[in-house]
Parts: sequence; structure tokens; C-alpha cells
Amino acid sequence: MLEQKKVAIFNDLSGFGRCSISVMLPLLSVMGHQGVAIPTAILSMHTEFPHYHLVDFTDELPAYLESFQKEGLCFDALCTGFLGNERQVQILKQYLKHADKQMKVIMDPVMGDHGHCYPTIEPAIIEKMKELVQEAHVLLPNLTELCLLCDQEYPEQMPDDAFLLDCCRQLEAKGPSQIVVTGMEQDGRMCTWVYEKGSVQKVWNRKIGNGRPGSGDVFAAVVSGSLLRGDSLVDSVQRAADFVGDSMELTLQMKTPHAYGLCFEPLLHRLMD
Ligand code: PXL
Repeated sequence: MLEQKKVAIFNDLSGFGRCSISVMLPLLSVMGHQGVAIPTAILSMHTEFPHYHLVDFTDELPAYLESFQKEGLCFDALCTGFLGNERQVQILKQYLKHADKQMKVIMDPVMGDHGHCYPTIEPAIIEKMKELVQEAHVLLPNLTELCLLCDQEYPEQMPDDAFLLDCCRQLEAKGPSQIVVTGMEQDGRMCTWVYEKGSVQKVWNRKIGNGRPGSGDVFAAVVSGSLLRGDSLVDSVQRAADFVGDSMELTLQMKTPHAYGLCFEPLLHRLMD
């Protein structure tokens, strides 16, 4: 590899529990890229642990981001994840206004799951998020987030293709042309929808266990890392879904507690080529 990609990771940094920047950095590194942390908050552990300690980093973000611009440092890609408050969404939007237009923006619009918003997600953030996702090239919502972004009721059954296509077209009309909808289950298997240039491919996987904290971050990092290596979107999604599934299988064998996230480290070597 003669040229490495620089990937900014705009997300929180949680010490224990395998999520966000803590998992995205090693995954991007093993795929040959240089990860650059932009922490939105620093936590001793993620918020599923009752005694987590959180230091909010929102006030520091404008100067932190400006320092990259002053040094003339550009990124090949920017990955965004959980945003803790409306101001962070605003700061990110402002940064994107002046950022290099070549930078691939890959957003996981973290807001909820299984038809419900996470406790920190207030209606005002959802409205801001609708504006922010217009700046994404690649969008990785789960079904709950897709519905929130498109003002649709969350369907209790797996939605039909027409529903998903309609939502993706609606989003594409305002920005992102590559959309990956995760977290759909049918007949005991997981289905990931890959929308690109108006058409759709489905990626199927075995359902193994129940999602763990950070599995979305592992998925997003592998999709991003593969895309930056030049793989197609559907191949990147297949690789990421397989890696999450295999990590989950290993995690269940290792019998670690749910909150400890995915034990993906012993499998990192599989992403090297
Ligand atoms: O993406 C998982 C995640 C990320 N960041 C924080 C979290 C969690 C899951 O609980 O609490 C702070």
C-alpha cells in the first residue's frame, strides 16, 4: 500500500465496553488506514454501565476542529456516530461547510433502535439530524433511524421493498446517494438493505445473538474501511455484516457480559487483506 487514507472519527471515546472511537480506531488501522480521533465526549465506560463517568467535550470541539484547518490537515473521510446534543450537530454541520469537498462523509445517524429513540435524543436533535444527513455521501441508518429521518411510523413487521425504496429515494433527493439500512429481521435471518443509484441489493446473514453495545460502530468501521480500500458498497456491507456476525459468535462462546460489547480483537487479522 503506497498511500494511506486519513479517516477522522467524530464520535465519543468510551474507555471500557468496546464502542465508538475505541473500536473504530483498531478496525480502521488493521485495514491499513490512519484513524484520527475527534472525541465528542470522554467516558470511563459507555452509558449501559450505571456508574459511567462522562466529560463532555462539546465546548472544545470548535477549537479542536479549527486546529486541523490551521495546520492544513485534510481527511479522506469523516465517520460520524453518536452525537450527544444539538450543539454537536451544529458544530459538525459548520465544519462540513468549510471542509474539503473531496472528503467522503460517512454518517451513522445514531438516534434509536427497535422503534424507540435513545433517552438523550430529543425532538430538536432529530430535526437537526435531518438537516445534517443531507451532507452525507454514505448513510448507515437502522430501520428506526430511517423512519425518524423520513417521518414514517416504525413498521412492526419487516417493511416491503416499496416502503424502503421510497424512504431511500426521499433521502437521496436531499443528499446521500449510498444508503445502508441495517437491523431488519426476516424468517430468523438478518437483512441489510444496500441502496445505490436508485437500485437495491439485499445482504443476508445468520441471526446470532442480540445486538450488543458497539456492534453498530464495528459495522460502520468495517464498511468505511472497505469503501476506502476501493471495494464496492455491497461488498463492504457483506464484509462488515460477516465480521459482526463472526465476532458475535466468538463473543457468545467467550461468555462475556452483554455490556462488554463484541470480542472482535481475536478476529482482527481477518480484515488485513
Ligand atoms: O454505539 C454504542 C455507544 C456509543 N457511545 C456511547 C454509548 C453507546 C452504547 O451504549 O453509551 C456513549
